[in-house]
Amino acid sequence: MIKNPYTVNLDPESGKIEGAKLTIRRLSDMADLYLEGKEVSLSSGVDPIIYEIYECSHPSLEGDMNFGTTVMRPGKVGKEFYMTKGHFHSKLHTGELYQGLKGIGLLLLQNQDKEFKCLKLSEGTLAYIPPGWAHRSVNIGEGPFIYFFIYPADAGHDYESIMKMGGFCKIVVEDQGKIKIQDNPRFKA
Ligand code: M6P
Ligand code: ZN
Repeated sequence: MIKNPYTVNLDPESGKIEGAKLTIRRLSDMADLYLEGKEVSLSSGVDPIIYEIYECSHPSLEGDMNFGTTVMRPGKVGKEFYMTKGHFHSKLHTGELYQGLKGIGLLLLQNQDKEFKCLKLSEGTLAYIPPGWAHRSVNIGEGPFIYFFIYPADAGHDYESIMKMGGFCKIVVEDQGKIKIQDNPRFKA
């Protein structure tokens, strides 16, 4: 139970936070989120790291905050750019703040009325995720996409609701050398 104020060091170049809990997400952890994920993960024979999460999480008590960084590699699965799983907060009416640290990404947002927004996130951008909006980040750059996040410690992560909808209503792909935001053919409106 953390009760005392503390500091940790964040390396802005690598996004690493010393002493933080590290979660590594590989393609095998989320292949079915990508349209061609299963084929790619079975045929390529490698299981690439998609992103790492360095998180300082605290007991899920009201008023406590979790914070950290996501460090996402550049790359695509088929034509889709690397992305996070995407989630609502289990405690729906909790928000989140992102700060771009390095690289360039898109923040996909979708609420329960199926409204969709897409925000660009890069170094120095602050993105506010209001309560009730599911969020997924996508690396559309040539290098790592790194951002800081902070959210209420009791928010929780609801991945299931996203899976049940077949993902977000849009996917981010490279098509003929251009970054395109297209309708997700698997989305269940
Ligand atoms: C952000 C935060 C974290 C989240 C991470 C990865 O950094 O929202 O809470 O875990 O993105 O996103 P996901 O959990 O959807 O894979
Ligand atoms: Zn969140």
